[in-house]
Amino acid sequence: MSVVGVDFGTLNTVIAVARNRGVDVITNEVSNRATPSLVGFGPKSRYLGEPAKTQEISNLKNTVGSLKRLAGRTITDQDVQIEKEFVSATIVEMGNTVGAEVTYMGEKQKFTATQLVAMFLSKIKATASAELKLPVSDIVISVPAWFTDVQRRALMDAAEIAGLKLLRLINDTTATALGYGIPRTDLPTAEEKPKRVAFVDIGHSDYTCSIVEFKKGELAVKSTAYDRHFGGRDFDKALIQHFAREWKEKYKIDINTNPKALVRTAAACEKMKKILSANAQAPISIESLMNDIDVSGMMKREELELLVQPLLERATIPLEQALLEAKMKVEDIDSIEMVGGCTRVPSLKDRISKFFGKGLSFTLNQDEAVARGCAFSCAILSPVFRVRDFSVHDIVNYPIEFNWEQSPDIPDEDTSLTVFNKGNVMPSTKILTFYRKQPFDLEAKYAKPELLPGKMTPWIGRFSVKGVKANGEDDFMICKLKARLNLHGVLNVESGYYVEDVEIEEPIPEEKEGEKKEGEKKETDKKDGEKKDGDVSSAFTSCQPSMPANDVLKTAPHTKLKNFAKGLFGNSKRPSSSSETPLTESSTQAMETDQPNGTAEPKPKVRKVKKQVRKGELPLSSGTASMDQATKDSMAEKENSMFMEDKLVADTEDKKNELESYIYELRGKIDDQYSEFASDEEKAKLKEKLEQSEDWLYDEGDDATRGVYVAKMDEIRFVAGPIIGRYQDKVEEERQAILKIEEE
Ligand code: ATP
Ligand code: K
Ligand code: MG
Repeated sequence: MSVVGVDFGTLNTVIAVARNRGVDVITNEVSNRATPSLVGFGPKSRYLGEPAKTQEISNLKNTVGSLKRLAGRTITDQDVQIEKEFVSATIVEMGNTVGAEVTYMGEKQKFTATQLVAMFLSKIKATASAELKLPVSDIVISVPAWFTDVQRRALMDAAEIAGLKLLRLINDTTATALGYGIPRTDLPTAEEKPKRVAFVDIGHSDYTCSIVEFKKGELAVKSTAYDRHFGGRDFDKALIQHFAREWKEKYKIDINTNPKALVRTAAACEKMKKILSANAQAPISIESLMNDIDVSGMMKREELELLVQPLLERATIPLEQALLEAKMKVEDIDSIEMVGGCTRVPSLKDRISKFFGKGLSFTLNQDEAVARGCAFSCAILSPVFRVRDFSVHDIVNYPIEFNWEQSPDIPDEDTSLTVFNKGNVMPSTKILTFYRKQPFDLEAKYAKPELLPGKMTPWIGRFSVKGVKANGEDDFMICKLKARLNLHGVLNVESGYYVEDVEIEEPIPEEKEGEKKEGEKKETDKKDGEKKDGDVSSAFTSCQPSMPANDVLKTAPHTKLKNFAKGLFGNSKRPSSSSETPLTESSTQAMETDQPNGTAEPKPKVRKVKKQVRKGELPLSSGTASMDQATKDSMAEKENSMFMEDKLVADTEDKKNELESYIYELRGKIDDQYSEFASDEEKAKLKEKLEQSEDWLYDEGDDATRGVYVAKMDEIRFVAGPIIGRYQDKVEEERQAILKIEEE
């Protein structure tokens, strides 16, 4: 079994795997450490990742990017309108979500964004599997912290369609923080002041800042703030529009009217932007961009900064907000860790550094930190590795409320309650208590729709509680519902049960216990024991007390490394980490109506208290934004058959190439190495066969099946075989002769 972490970026996707030595980023089929987050469609197969990028310019209409920013969205969303600028394929409405219309296998076809993400994830799965030489299933994928329930469920569905077992959707900066914290040996103890780190991730499309507190074996996200439309692509866009204007005047061409020219300019501008991060000025030149015109230009770094002035002015807003929400000042931050490709831009670094009044840290690999963090998270959750405790406490970014119809029997009952507040710990479970005599429904939604990204629906789910009836004569049934904001950041009502008040006697403790209990009851938030969630991980540090483990991994002598590695990730199984301990009555109540402790009367030594005893289950049915199982299954089947088709097309192409090279090879050798082993007649026959085959290959054989190429190859082998055989016999004879001489 393998342990894989994936940073699913807008532009690039990075895959990291946990092995016994630690976490490594793996390379794809063309040895790149990042794979373009693109899917393309062709007449015979799909192009996923690298091939989609290679084909992009000649296949714009059938190439889709911004995958993660489309998933879970609706066509009327203003964020989708923005995304359209960056996606060359046609975005279409598909039911209650968006998709792309492309020409695939010679036909116009539509795929939902969820399906497109699934296609890309299948490719990521195949890449990881090829590198690990193992089937890949368990995976942790990163998402922006601002993703809502609908977006998260779309990604979860996509992972399932791709045949992956998603152990966790983790927020980008939380993954980064985990990767930062696990190897560290210098974290404060529980009694000491925590280490406070600001993680700043500026990628291709968005900007996130999380403030995280670290203690030994634990991290707690204190706040996360973001700008959803701030990243490298906004710099590119400023450059593109600048040169579009310049070239309109200088060359009388309008690249905005020519998609191909626009995309080529975009690629050149991205390159220019990167050069400007390290140099005072940079050139741009593109041959035959439009109407056979070669274009060129220059730009100074200061000019670029002027072009992106409005963007730069927003550069510290997420930082201010993150501090505000964490209730901290700049002085409270011990270090500022920068990740994401766009944090290489000098003007951004300057502004961020100035804001904090101190230097920035680049401790982590900017391009790989998120993926590494995901792999650590996967190692923690997977039964493959045994890892030592490291708890991850993330936070709720959007408050969630429940609404229900008033019970006819309780006229003054509230009908809504905010159950998860912004800043609450996530994952988190809360028990809701209802007094009812009939089955009832409740609905969950985001309490502040204005906080949501774009035009996202605030609706999360509808839950029907069944099996509710009057208790005894005409008493209320005390219904308890377990609402959980889980590891993925999605909300479910996971179970329901009913309880009865039972009076029992209990000894009275020495102190004023009653008061204390009253205080406790007010707290509606139950922090999950992290062990339950499996947020338990290793510290690399136990084996090497003085250095971050990753450095140790690179430099330790081989033997030492092996021992050390054993300490990191033992290969032994451990009890399943994600299992849940059922909640007991010590869970706090989210509703005010529950008063189990208020009636105890003090007596010497013992007192009577009402305790709630679980009496039975309440069946639930839920409707959420997740795809229904039947649709998911049929999409998974379709994905699998497209994947097999791609594989067949690739295999066929391989066989064709093999045939072509075989022809060339034989043609070269027949008058050379093989010359003395063939009669003139044999030579003539083989040459004729080769010529025939080549003609065939460039004519009707251009588009044959795999089997036909294999058969053609066999036909040539039939003619060439005896000649090659004689040649090989001779080679073997000579080898034996040499061996004999050596023995003597
Ligand atoms: P997101 O996090 O927004 O979903 P992503 O994770 O795919 O996107 P990254 O890989 O972190 O994004 O960053 C890619 C961006 O960083 C691109 O816009 C790229 O041009 C930019 N970038 C990379 N190197 C440099 C550099 N040296 N100077 C300026 N920008 C750079
Ligand atoms: K990335
Ligand atoms: Mg990113």
